[in-house]
Amino acid sequence: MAKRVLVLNGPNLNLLGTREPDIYGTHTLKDVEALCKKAASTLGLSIDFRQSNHEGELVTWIQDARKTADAILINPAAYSHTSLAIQDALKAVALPVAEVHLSNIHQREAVRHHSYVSAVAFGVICGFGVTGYTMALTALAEKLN
Ligand code: CA2
Repeated sequence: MAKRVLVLNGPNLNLLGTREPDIYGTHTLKDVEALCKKAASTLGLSIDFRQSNHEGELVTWIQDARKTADAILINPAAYSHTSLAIQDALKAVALPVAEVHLSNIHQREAVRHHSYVSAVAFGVICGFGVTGYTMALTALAEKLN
């Protein structure tokens, strides 16, 4: 059976492709979903692609993943830099986690240099735009097989 990856996107990523193209590129979140689905089918993965602007909703989805997923790919967006709740939830589910950022967070404001999620992720990819998502799926497929 195909391994299941829950792909989570945090706050404001629904605006992708509408503003700040110099930082986040011109792809929309729908484009990212299509790209992930294409990569997943090549890699023999099934994906559940979601976005939320609410921390608690993301925490609930992470908790539910214990029963419904084999791994998590997450772009926690601004919650990367603030959310112990998301870190705790990811720790609790004990699934392999890949963290992705479209931009190179280390090249940006100091507040973006630290991510609470990185401590519980097996790998972090940043600065490669939407390609980071397919890179992370490739790494997860290798880890799960
Ligand atoms: O580079 C990334 O992927 C980030 O996770 C994106 C977050 C930011 O807070 C992180 O520091 C790095 C912001 C997502 C907001 O995306 C927008 C896209 C287009 C227009 C406005 C916001």
